[in-house]
Amino acid sequence: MSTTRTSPLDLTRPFPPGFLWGTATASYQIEGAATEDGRGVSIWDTFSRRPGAVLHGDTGDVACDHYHRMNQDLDLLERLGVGAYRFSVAWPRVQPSGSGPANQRGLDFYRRLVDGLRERNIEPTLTLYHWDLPQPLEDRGGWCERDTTDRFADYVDLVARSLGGDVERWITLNEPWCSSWLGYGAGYHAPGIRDIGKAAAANHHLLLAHGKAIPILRSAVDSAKVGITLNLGDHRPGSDHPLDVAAARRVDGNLNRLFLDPIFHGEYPQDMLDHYASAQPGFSVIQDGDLALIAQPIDFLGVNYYFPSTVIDESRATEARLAGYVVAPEDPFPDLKVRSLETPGRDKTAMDWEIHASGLTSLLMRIRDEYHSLPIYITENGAAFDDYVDPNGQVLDLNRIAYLQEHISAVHDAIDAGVNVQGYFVWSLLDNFEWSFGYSRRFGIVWVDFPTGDRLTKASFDWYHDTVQKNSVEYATSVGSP
Ligand code: IFM
Repeated sequence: MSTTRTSPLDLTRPFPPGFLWGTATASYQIEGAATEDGRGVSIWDTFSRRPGAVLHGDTGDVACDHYHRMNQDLDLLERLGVGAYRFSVAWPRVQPSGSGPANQRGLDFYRRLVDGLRERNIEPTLTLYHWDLPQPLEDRGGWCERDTTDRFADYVDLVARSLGGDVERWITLNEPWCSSWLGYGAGYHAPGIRDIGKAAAANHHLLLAHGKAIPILRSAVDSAKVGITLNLGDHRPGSDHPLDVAAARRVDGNLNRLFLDPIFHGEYPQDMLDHYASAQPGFSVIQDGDLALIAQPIDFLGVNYYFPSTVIDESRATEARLAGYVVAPEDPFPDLKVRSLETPGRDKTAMDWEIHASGLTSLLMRIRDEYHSLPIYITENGAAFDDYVDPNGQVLDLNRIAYLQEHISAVHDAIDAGVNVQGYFVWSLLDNFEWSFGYSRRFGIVWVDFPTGDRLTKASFDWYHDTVQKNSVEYATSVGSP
């Protein structure tokens, strides 16, 4: 494998041969057809109807209407030239009440999708759970209940037996941190509960569900490559003051180590178990044998990276403000007693997320050094910006191109440093339903006109097509940002 340049003036950075380029979406964010062909109700159908939960009262009822426009979207993927497409299966489409027999019409939809990808030589990368839990399971306690892990295992079996022959790469869960801590802790996501004890229990049950899915996938699919996708970040202290260092460690514990440690070391981090000791039921739901299931070998890790954070202890917020820093007024998790700090001069996306590509390189190197050398796929990376269709009918999203270029270059840095990164998926193929932000945040490399459902490729689509074709990226121009 050679990643070296061919001449001193050549600014391109070739990726290793066979590097997998892809793009990603998720069921609730794009499919629509919420009540068609026997689909059941998910927690997001319910949550999005709660007044004030989602900006402008948006729901995923229609979304990008991908359910009816699948062929058009498959053609876009073919035009893009990617080798892989990451999508998720909607549990309530396949098993409407979360238990019992499969809904064949739901499975047929994913069969058509997988066949359409195969016909176009695009590898399906299937995520089994991207947040759309069947509502009847939530009514029985959702991820706070151990029983949901067995329901998940049954559902995985249905999907694996139906699609297993044509799907090799399986992702059990997408970002279980969001499902547990945003869904049951901060209440920002469905089911909208604010209870730290429940969030911790959900954290464990989601990982247990991942563990239970592994042997099912391996027995149903001969050549299955099984992994999990985590949203991980590079969380740094705002200063070397011991209180800030400890604050960053707590954030790292909650966001990164509560997932990486059990999966790769077979144990939860002790500082986090101590931190949540009084939260009920919290991690008291752990039973003998659970961690062995969670720590079973997997074939790859999916990493979703968007932004870094700088944190200080909340007791130091006033001092930081007086010193001229912009300090967040509150944190979604008051128990962590932290505040995040803006890095002066750093650009942000429309999500208000700081742009810092080298945080991705550091994160990947840390995973290699502290956890494993398994293949890593960047299963999501991308940015929302305030795109618009200009008078010439084009979307010139140059800021997204710059973001992607910097981050892909950061992935290259990690490969140069010996990290085993084997693929990269842009989030997202299409503008879509961005959870509590509704349709107000556009992440796509394809513009979607939501009133009509029309698609229009953005400049970033062409730029990514070019990158995929060349299997290389140019050195980023703004790597010097603070
Ligand atoms: O849109 C989400 C996706 O569903 C999960 N990862 C982060 C993306 C951007 O917020």
